[in-house]
Amino acid sequence: QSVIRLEDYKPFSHPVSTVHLTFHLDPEATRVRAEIAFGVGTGDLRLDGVDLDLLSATIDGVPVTPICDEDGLTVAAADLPDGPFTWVAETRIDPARNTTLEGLYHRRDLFITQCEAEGFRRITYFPDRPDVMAVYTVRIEGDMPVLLSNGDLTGSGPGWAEWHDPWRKPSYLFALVAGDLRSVEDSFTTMSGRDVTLKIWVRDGDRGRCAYAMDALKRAMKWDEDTYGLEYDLDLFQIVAVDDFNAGAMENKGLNVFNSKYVLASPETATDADFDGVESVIAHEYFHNWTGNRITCRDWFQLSLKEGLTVFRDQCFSADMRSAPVKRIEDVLRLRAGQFREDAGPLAHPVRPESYVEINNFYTATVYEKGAELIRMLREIVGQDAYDAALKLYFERHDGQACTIEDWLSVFQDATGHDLSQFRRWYHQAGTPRLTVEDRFEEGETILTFRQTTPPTPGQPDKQPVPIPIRWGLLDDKGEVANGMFLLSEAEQEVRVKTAARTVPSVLRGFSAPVILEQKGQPGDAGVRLARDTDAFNRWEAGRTLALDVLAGDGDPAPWLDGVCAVLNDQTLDPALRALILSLPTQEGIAQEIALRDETVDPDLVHVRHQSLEEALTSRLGADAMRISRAIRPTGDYSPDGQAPGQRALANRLLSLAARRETDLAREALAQASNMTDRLAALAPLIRAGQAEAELAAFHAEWSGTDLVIDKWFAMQTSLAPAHEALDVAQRLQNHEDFTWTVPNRFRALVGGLISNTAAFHRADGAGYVWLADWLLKVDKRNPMLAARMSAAFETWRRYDEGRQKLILDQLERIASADGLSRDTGEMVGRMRA
Ligand code: HT7
Ligand code: ZN
Repeated sequence: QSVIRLEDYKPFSHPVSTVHLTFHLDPEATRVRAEIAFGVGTGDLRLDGVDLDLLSATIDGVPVTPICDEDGLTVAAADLPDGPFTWVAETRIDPARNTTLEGLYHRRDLFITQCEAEGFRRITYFPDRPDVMAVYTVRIEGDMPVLLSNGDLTGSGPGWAEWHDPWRKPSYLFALVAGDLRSVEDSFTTMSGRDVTLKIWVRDGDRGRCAYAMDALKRAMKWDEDTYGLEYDLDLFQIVAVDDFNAGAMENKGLNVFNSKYVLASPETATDADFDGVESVIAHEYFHNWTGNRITCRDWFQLSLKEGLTVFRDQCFSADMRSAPVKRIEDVLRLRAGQFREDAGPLAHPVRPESYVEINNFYTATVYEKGAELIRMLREIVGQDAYDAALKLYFERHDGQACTIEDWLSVFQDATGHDLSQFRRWYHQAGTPRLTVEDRFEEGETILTFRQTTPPTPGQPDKQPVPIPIRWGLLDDKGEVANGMFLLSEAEQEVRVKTAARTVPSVLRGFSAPVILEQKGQPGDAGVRLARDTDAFNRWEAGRTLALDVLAGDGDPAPWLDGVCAVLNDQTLDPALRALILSLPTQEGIAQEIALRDETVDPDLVHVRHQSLEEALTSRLGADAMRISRAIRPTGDYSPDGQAPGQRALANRLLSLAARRETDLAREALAQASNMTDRLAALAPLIRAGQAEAELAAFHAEWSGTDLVIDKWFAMQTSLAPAHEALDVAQRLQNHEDFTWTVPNRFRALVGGLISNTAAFHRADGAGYVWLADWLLKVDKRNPMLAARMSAAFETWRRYDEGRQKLILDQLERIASADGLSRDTGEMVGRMRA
């Protein structure tokens, strides 16, 4: 497998100014004419191209015969004119047989493109790299009512349309969608008074489920103007929802393509979490217009330049739209579940990787979520005003360019005067730093001693200290006596604060840095923080610490039970926060904690402990659970905004506890449920108890044909079925007539659901591992990106006992030695086995 290295970066040999594309669409034989204006360059002309049939090629009108290979073609320098020249090539492609969902593909009568990261080379020969930017003009010919591409529509007639995008862009932002689609339209007046037409394109019948996405888009456009002074730069912004998509969405210039999961939402079909997902993904893709499109990446090693920053921006947007502390807790849950897990295993890599085999394997939690944490830390370190000044300078200095993370840090340094040389380590060094804090009280001072270390990760045995912004507070029995921000830059440093007596430290408030905190305090400190910390994040964190003492060790459950019950009855607290505090860490979270303590993870024991603590809480609450659940459940029309989702979350958490004892309570709740959030919450205890047969059948009958809801039907069964039955359930469901493994959403629902059912996937006999490996081998032949991403389920193999380790390694070896394994899955499996 050939390795691409950051250190080998060289600018492209020939500049490109304009690209004219003409598509004659046909499912099996689309012809693409590409006319590319190259400027003066040096050396051979090397163009990327994969699975293309080259019909003709000319340079300045003269036929040429390039040397073609599997990855592209070369025209020798000797055959190139000295000055600028025009390359014209005609290629034929087969969108119907393109099952990779990259490039141009044809599914269910729709032509769809996905060009990030390297899909454009499956459409025509081109220098398919983000630092080659050009102005595109596109003509589409095809017998379909809707023919879309980037930018503005410059002409159309029956069977054809022409588009022009005035903004220079890299090939990965090119898009084309064609088929029988319907639109929902609206408009937005920008801060300078320009009217932008907004269109969301969906299949006939789905227009009634676009209102929330449209509203989120307008809120995101306004927020970017108000918060960053960034205005949209075309007269048209379009979104297309498609059912066959490998990722969440794609920020193509002026023509975003979305997985329909992140567009279509109605109270009957989508949960509160789905509505949140729509809001944040719509915002994320829109925000890319500036952070990604106007300023893009020089090469794919710089991916976090656009993704980390854009995730940070969408997190701030969602925090402004709803409860900021609750949003922060949700973001940290996601970071720990995905990124801390990645950092702790064989797939650990820096936010800016130094090499890759297949770039699709680096669209990771580290690049996205840890990347966002780095931006958040920068803001913490320099302060909001300096952050604003740095972003202003970033857009002024680099608009229209393809940049690096060095460029980004230089801007920050120049705008704020902060020396960020040590901060660079956060981008280069993989692994999650461990932060310990010890406190002592001496002669009228509370002294906090902070220490940091980062464990070795693959290829990086020695780690240097990183700058860690630590927000802290000190609590006494009346409340908070002091607070501040400390930047830990060495391996060990102290903070001294004058206090009258010992206080309880509350550190890393708001999770001010992506580190693992070990707090060496006194028994009872976590209980104090849970009861009265002024920082909502650390109240929740204290509850989690107490729960993990029971779940990952053999701590006493009483402090957790006492603390969370007091929180539950605190009417002054946001119900959403109460719901989070009342929730246990997931079994994955418990396993991570056990591994952190250098102990072997027993998934069955984790499951048992999890169940017993749930049971203990159920006993403690008794009749209060249903009493409070009924009292707090919102009545009236469903709204995904305001207090209602938090009230539903708390009501449903309490229902899940109460229904452990009396499943009839769940049946009653199901009968009364008038939205998908409440329906799923009521179904879950029945599925867990193995008593949902009739209810699942009724659900299926009601929603048959509504793909996103049927995805839920599959996912809830494999993820919630009792551990000893879940694999049988999955094997039965994979023969269901609605199970189409070739559709990524459906595959992820069933297979991803089973993987998330930890005790089921990690069955001691290894049947879960064999089952997943069988699936990966099958999917890999069709859709390598999907198989490679799913293979990360095996990344935690070192956590388990020798028996399970061997069973997983056997499957990794079986996959590695399969004939014709893709580069994507080959790289993942190779890294996991190393
Ligand atoms: N920038 C987009 C990444 C993406 C993607 C990457 C690989 C394969 C398919 C893909 N679809 C979208 C999405 C984003 O981060 O906004
Ligand atoms: Zn993104």
